[in-house]
Amino acid sequence: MAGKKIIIDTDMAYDDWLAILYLLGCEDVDVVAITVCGSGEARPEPGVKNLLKLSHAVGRTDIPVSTGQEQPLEGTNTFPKRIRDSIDDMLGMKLEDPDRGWDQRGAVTLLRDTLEASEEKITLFTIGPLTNIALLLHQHPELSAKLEEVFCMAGAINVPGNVTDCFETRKLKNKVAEWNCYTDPKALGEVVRIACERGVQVTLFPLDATNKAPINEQLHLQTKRQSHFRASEIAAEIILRKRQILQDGSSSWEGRYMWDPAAAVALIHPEVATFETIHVEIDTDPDSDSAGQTQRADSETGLHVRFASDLDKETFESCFIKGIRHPQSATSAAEHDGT
Ligand SMILES: [Ca+2]
Repeated sequence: MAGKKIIIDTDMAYDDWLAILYLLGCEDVDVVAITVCGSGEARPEPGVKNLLKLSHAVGRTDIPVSTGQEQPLEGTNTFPKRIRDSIDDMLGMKLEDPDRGWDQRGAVTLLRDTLEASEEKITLFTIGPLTNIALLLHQHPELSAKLEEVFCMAGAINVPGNVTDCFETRKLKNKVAEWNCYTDPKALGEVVRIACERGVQVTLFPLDATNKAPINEQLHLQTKRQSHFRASEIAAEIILRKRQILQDGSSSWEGRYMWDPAAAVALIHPEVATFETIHVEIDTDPDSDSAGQTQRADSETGLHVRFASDLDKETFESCFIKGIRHPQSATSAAEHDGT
């Protein structure tokens, strides 16, 4: 398969599933490995089992997958148990069990071996905490030379964080961090530092941009309308189930965003977002009240990164909807209706 080579590192939450469905269907993308970050929403083993089911459902059993450790590099900042249980259970979705297992080398070794074996540079696309990637770059900083870019759904630059959006975490003082950064702030800091030192471009796709991509009825209807494509059928079910399983029993998508799909679409179609280059400072202390904060810094103290400051909602949604019409997951009906 030709195209941009990428590795996805994911914490296998519902928006990760949507982002993965999208990327697995992109014609000009070659996903060479997917690793699960076990310190995020999904726990390591359920996360990788769900990944196997998801990739099997859209006919992509060719991609090696593995899973990493549950502990962040430092600290004990974790997602609430209720959220992790529900994500591990795939929001109650029943997908067929695949007839393959995950790569027993573990996430960090799979990342290392994939990069070492590649003749071309690879983009690391991360949509979870950075634990696996920090371990990789600590152990093998020389592999930075194999990286085209590190593109992370992470951060909140000019907007508030989202850690206190769950009712279990409402009383936390941290109003500034985004979840992926809060969960393993040390890992985020290390990845950005090592990548910058080695001249690898780091792109943060923060809440500044993803706040423009709320889940909405239109997305549900559009995915459902094209559910003769398996990827779209699954996406419609994910979006619907997310509305049904709510902490407060209400039925709405309020506060729910296409965080990782927005980052995935912008990785492939950068024109959907506005990017700026800044110096950023990261609070890497997991016990601080601003753990995981990513704030603009002066050039003396900060690390040089690109970040997405805005997103064009309509163009993003249109790219996403088009992207989850996987040719390989089409039913015979879809093949005949010209979509
Ligand atoms: Ca994620």
